[in-house]
Formats: sequence, structure tokens, C-alpha cells
Amino acid sequence: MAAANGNGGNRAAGPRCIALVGPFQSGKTTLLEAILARTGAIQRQGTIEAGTTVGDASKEARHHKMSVDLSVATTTFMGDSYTFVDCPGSVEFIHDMRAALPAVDAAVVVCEADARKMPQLQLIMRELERHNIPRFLFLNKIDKVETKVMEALPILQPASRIPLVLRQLPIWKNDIVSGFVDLALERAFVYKEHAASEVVPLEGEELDREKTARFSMLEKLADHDDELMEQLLEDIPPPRDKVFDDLAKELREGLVVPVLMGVATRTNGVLRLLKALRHEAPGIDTTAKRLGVNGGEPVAYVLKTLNTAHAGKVSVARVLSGQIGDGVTLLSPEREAGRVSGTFKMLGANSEKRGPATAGDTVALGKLDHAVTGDTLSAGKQAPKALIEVRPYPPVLAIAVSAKERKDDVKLGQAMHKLLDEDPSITVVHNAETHEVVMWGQGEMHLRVATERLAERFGVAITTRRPTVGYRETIKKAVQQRGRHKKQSGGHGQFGDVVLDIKPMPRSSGFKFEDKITGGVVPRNYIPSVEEGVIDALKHGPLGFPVVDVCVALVDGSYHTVDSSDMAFRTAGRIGIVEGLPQCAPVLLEPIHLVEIVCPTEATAKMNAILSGRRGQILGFDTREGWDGWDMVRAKMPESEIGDLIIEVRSATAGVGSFVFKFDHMAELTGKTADQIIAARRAAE
Ligand SMILES: Nc1nc2c(ncn2[C@@H]2O[C@H](COP(=O)(O)OP(=O)(O)OP(=O)(O)O)[C@@H](O)[C@H]2O)c(=O)[nH]1
Ligand SMILES: [Mg+2]
Repeated sequence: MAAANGNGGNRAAGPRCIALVGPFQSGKTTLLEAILARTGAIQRQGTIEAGTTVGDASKEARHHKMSVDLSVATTTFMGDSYTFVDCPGSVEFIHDMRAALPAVDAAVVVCEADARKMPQLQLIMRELERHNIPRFLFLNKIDKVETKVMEALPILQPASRIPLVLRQLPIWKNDIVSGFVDLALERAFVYKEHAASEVVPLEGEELDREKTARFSMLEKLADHDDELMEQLLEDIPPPRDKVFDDLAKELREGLVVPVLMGVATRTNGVLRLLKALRHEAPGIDTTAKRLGVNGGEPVAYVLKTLNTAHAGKVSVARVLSGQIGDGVTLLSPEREAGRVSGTFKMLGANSEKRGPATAGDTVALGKLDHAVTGDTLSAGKQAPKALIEVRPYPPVLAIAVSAKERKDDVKLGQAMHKLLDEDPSITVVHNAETHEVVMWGQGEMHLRVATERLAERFGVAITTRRPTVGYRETIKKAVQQRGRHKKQSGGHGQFGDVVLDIKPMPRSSGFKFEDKITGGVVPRNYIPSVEEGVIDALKHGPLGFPVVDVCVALVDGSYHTVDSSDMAFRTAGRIGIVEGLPQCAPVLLEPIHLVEIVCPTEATAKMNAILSGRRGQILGFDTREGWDGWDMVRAKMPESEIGDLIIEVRSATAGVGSFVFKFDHMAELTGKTADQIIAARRAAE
């Protein structure tokens, strides 16, 4: 092929799958829209503001004007099929991106030259680096006056472990970006709104700038190409083809990150980006090899699961080898995923039936009832091995959810099931003690969107509240207490009489019952009933919480040959505890967790303040292993304070800080905080 448009000789073949990723609100969904408009998949380019884009079609995304899950759209450019996977930028919705990335050929990282968004960019680059996904940077919004392209590279570079290589230079006219110089083609273009850029002569000062910038691009490429290095040293202009070949090769090998630029809202720079993808991004052969798929059986990877109004459950899958069509039974590593009923080409919320999908295609597969996001599916006789496993980040925020009306309980259960199918980064825990259904998610917006989905999409009216903290109480003093139950009503009476020694035990030792009866003063067969009564009473101590770390010994008692019964002794045991505990100096116990916060170093001091403000006990600071410029802070912290900790951590870290926690111990709590908790409990009863 000719080199005029930057055609490397070894263009990849077959349908491509390209992820659009990048920090929050950088313009990914707008760029998808621009690509679809530029390639003729849609007639008019919609906007986020008007709620008319192909991506973000869900009610929740439109409402919040942000992406809350993947948008997938397939289009055709110069005769090749491209599926773009537009990923949400918010850290709270990052699992969608993480689950989809393994199966894409390349990623376009849409970003702005905004230092505040660099930690987010770094987070995303890490993910791409981990999977060895070739990546372009697309510096968007260069129409904004505050964007200084020449200053952008030093801002962006620290987020990437490998060198960024500037491929374009902006051309300025009256302080507005009017076009660009392509450093590989050595040509100048003037942007046309929603149309292809026009070639203009490259001359004067522009030419000088071009020479300098091109040289710096070539120098970076020459770091991995000795021949090019020699040519540069000897001042021999390298052939254009060689430059393009190097660009493609070094991108694919993960040695450089080319930087392109544009204005997504005006479709500027989009054609150049598409051409770079066409000529430089690897194709399905490389991607299949990266994932360890060597042909043979048909294999696909599920990058997203959706429940659509029309088609029910669909699995968006990339076919990595072979052909998958209607009627094929697919196996996952653990189970039969189901029989394909319908293969669809996707354009946001719209889908169009199509024929069988072949290697490289990204399609929606209908009715795979037992497929989940991240599954490796095979049409072979044997279950495939999982190609990759992407575990969601541990959740950080919880709410208790219940159906507004009891009759909707079952419906809520079903809706939750669908919700979890679509979003594996949510977990649901049933708390048997409090009878709460607790939904755990990645942040405030994530949970808000989840409840909106339950309410609006799955039609269950729900109420939410803060989950109950697992308080307990214990005692500090031992007492001996008699429990006596005597009732004379008509014929048969009731009689049970016990003496209990109630003693504190060390922390975390739970509960112990001792039978110290001698001489049969309480007959053997009634003793288990006494224990039952004791256990029952300990469920609800004088402060209102379950009582732990106590030892109760049955030391004495009496019985009546006619009136004594299991029930009477159970009641006697209970009375002994209810009357005894208030004299034992009851004290509140609260759960304390070990928390590990990770954050960019500049936010570490703020973490310190946040932790101290929340009764945290800081154990130490460390650099985060493998993460330049990040720290880890370890602390012990009460569960009640972890409740909404993430909200403060996120706001102090431009959205990227996070934490994991695990239960450590129960600690005594006294004073004002304890009084408030006890009063709140009483009020709730
Ligand atoms: N000035 C300017 N604004 C842009 C450009 N591209 C996008 N925007 C605006 O930036 C805002 C965010 O755009 P989106 O396309 O939703 O960004 P996103 O990256 O998809 O956002 P998330 O998916 O929520 O992370 C919208 O108001 C867009 O109109 C651009 O090139 N120039
Ligand atoms: Mg978006």
C-alpha cells in the first residue's frame, strides 16, 4: 500500500475492538459519537448536553450526564468493521472497563492536560500496562483556552510508565486551535467542523516548529531502532515508510504511547485517530495470541452482560477464534452457559440481528442464561480454561435495601439478581441477625445508580438506609443472681428456680455455659432448658445489643415434682439473666477494623486528618508497592466511622483514593459516643 496516508505495510486484518477509556468526563462518549458520525453509522452527531448520544443511552446515564456502564457500538471505516467500547471514567464504575479490557486490540485513552486528573489517568494506564494493551492517548478538548498542548506532555508523562510520543502539533490562529501538523506525514491540516480537515502548506515558523517536534518524536522511536538512530546521527532523513512502520511496531510492542489530539465535540482530529487505528493498532490475531488462544475451537470472551427490555439477557462477547452463531451451545469453565439465540450488532441501546460472528467480531449473544461477565466461552466439547480473571475491587460503601412493600420482596430478590449479573462490582449480603439486605458497592454514585436501576428499570419500589453497625455489649463485673419462675393458675402450675453465676470472660471468647449442679437440685433433664433461656436472654442485653464474652454457670436451684417443666426452667434461666445483667456493669462493644488506605502521596497528609477525625488510630505510613507517587496508610478504625469514609477519601484524592478493610477486634466504648448509640438504639425499638 502507498505510504501517503501513513499506511504501514503490515496493517492488521479482521474486525477490531477498541476501548475508549480515560479519566472522568474527558470526552469518551462524545468521541464515540464523533467516530460514529464520521464513519456514517449515524447521520447527526448528538451531544451529552442534549442527551442525544448513542452511548450513555440508559436513563441513569442521561440523568447524571456521565457514563455508568459500557456503551458498545460497531461501525465501518474504510471497509473494516470496528467495535468501540466506551468505558465509564468514574473510578466507581471502573469494573466495567477492567472486565472489558482484556479482549480489546487497543485502547484510546481520552484525556485532558489537567494535572488534577493525573492520578485517575495513572490508574487507567496501570490497568492497560498490566494487560499489555497497546494504547494511544487522545488529547481532547484542545479547543479550551486553558489547554496548552506543548505543556501537556510533561503533565501527562508521569502517568505512563512508557514514553509518550507526540504525533501532532496544534496550529493556532488568534488564540484558537485551527488545525494541526502531522509529524509523521509532515503535513499541515486545517480543521473543518464535522468534516475532514483540509491540507494547507506547511511553511515559515510552523515548519520550524514541526522540524523540532518531529526530531524529538524520531529520537524516541530511535531508542528502539538502531538503524533509525544512525540515520538521525548522520542527518539522513529516514524514509516515511520506516517512520510509520516504527510507530506501528513500537505501539504494538508496548514501547511507546503515541499522542494524538482533537476536539471531540467538533469531530476534529477524529479521522486522523481512525487512520492511526487502522494502520497501527494490532488485530485479532495478536489479541488472541496475547490471551493464549491458538485457534481450533470457537472461543469468545464475555465483556459485558446486559438485561435488555426487548431481548432479555444478552452477553456482549468478543469472538477470539472460530465462528459463533445461532443455536451453538457454549460452555464456560464451570458450567454450560447456554445456547446462543440471536447474534446482534450493537449500536448503543439499539441492536440489529446479524449472521454468525467470526474471529474479531464483538457482538451481543442472546439468551446465554448462565454466562457471566469475564467468562471464557467455548463451543468445543470440553469446557475451556479461563483465559483471564478480573476480580472486582473490594466494595467500600454499603446501604441496606428493602422493598417498600412486603409483597415486592420476591421481586426485589429477582431484580437484585439481574443487577448483580450486570455489575459484578456490587455484592449483596444478607445479615441474618438484623434481617437486613445490605448492598455493597464502589461509592456513593455507584450505589445511587444501582438503586435507581432497581426502582426504574426493574420496577421495584425500595427504601434504603444505613446498615446497622454490629455493636455488641459485655459485662465488667460478676454477680450471682437467682431466677425464679412461679405461676399458679388453675390446675397445673409452673415452677422453675435457678441460681446463676454471671461472669465476664476475655474479649472474643464468646459465651460459655457451665453446669455446676450437685445433688440434683435441678434435675439433669431441665438443664439444657436453662441454657436455652440464658442464650435467649443474651440476644438482647440491657443496652439493647447482643451480649458476648460472658460465662454463665448454673450453681443452684430447686424444682417441683408436678409443676416444673422445660418451659418453666427456660423462663427461669431467662429471668436470671434479665435481672442479673444490669448489675454487672454492662458496657458497649464496637467493632474495630484494620483499614488500608491507598492514595496519591500529595493526599497522605489529608488522610491523616481524616483518620484522626474519625477516631482512627494510625498504625503507619508506607509507599505503595509498585505505585510511584502513591502511599499506603494503615489504621485501626471503628466500623461506624468506615460507613461513609470513602466519600471523604475520594473527595480528598480527586476520586482515586480507596481502601480495603477487615475486622480486627471488638473494643469497649464509653462516654458520649456510647450514650448516643445506646439512646439511638432505644429510640429505634
Ligand atoms: N470543549 C469541549 N468539550 C468537550 C469535548 N469533548 C467532550 N466535551 C464535553 O465534556 C463533557 C463530558 O463529555 P463526555 O463525552 O460525557 O465525557 P466522558 O469521558 O464520556 O465522561 P464519563 O464517561 O462520565 O467519564 C460534556 O459536557 C461534553 O460536551 C471537547 O472536545 N471540547
Ligand atoms: Mg462517557
